[in-house]
Amino acid sequence: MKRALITGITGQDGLYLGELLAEKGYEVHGLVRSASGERYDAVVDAVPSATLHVADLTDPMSLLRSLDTAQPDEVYNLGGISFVGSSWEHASAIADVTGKGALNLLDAIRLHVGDDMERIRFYQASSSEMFGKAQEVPQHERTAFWPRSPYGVSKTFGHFMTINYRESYGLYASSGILFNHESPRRGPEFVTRKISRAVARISLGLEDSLSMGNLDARRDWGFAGDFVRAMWLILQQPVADDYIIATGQTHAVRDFLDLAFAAVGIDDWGRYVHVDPRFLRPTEGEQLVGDTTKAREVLGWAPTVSFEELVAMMVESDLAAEKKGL
Ligand code: NAP
Ligand code: G4F
Repeated sequence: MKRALITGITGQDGLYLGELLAEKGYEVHGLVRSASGERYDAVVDAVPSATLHVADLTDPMSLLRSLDTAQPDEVYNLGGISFVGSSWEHASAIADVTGKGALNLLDAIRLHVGDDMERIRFYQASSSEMFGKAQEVPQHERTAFWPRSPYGVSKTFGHFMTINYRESYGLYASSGILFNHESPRRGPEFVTRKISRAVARISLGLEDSLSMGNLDARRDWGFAGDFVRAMWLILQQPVADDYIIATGQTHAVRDFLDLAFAAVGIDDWGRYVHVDPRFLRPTEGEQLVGDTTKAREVLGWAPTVSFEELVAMMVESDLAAEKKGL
């Protein structure tokens, strides 16, 4: 039985990946920052067989202790502060957790495996935010990075550390450069879930307005369940490498609004939605869209959920949750 250790198991991707690996027969271990609370309970519900270890990416000893206890064959580093929008307000904290946290984990792995570098396969959750001011459209694995947010800069550090540990020490260290992926488990601060939740509440008469940022921003949005399958495939390859994971299509925030409101029978959403400068960002990623040729050819990976299906899935889920609460 293979053993996997997931940092960030309480997050959107951690939950889907934990479920996937448990289904595949893995012994799943996860890092949690606290051994109680709603997010802890969500892991227990989704992956009841998982063993959870209290640790923090900013605390190297807690990482080493977890590795020594779990003895994983595969480590998936999904932990980190992941919200771009607030990363300007806590740039230093995001550098510590999302950037240096990856290095702490790589170092803990080195200490844990000693001379036997082949004992562990490492996956780093890299991000399309590293492309920021995109130097090419679409972006592929060799496109130069130009991160436009403290989050993007921190992810770029973690990404290059992953490559550096692969090249310097022969560690099997791979990365997935993932474009936006969403689901009913998405945090409520991210634009897709913010919209699906508000649309559900507006349709039930629980709210009457939605404050938004840049409605013309475009993203390459896919379904998180598809994207965690790619993470697993990446670590099953004979040689460590980096892969773009995306849908290859972009939509504007207003397209998401169109479909989400239409799903509850509202066509003229303009009377509910207001642009609030608080949600505008100092700089934005531009023309972010992934070229997935390598993932398709090498991993045999392709997304299965369309943009339309994703929006419908999220609105339906939020409607059901809001109705339950009534
Ligand atoms: P998420 O839902 O925000 O989950 C983040 C996870 O990181 C949570 O489990 C959180 O735990 C954990 N975490 C936060 N601070 C930590 C710390 N100091 N030490 C250890 N763990 C910590 O993010 P996600 O959407 O699942 O994304 C997973 C990873 O992929 C993240 O690294 C994200 O930056 C990256 N990524 C995401 C996307 C996307 O579109 N979703 C795209 C590209 C890359 P708590 O529950 O304790 O807060
Ligand atoms: O949903 P978002 O906050 O996601 P963002 O910034 O693209 O980051 C997500 O995807 C990255 C992958 O590239 C991950 F690495 C990262 O961890 C995270 O998962 O915003 C999407 C777009 C942005 O252009 C933003 O300006 O939506 C725009 N937007 C417009 N109004 C808004 C809003 N975003 C949020 N969160 N809230 C708004 O009201």
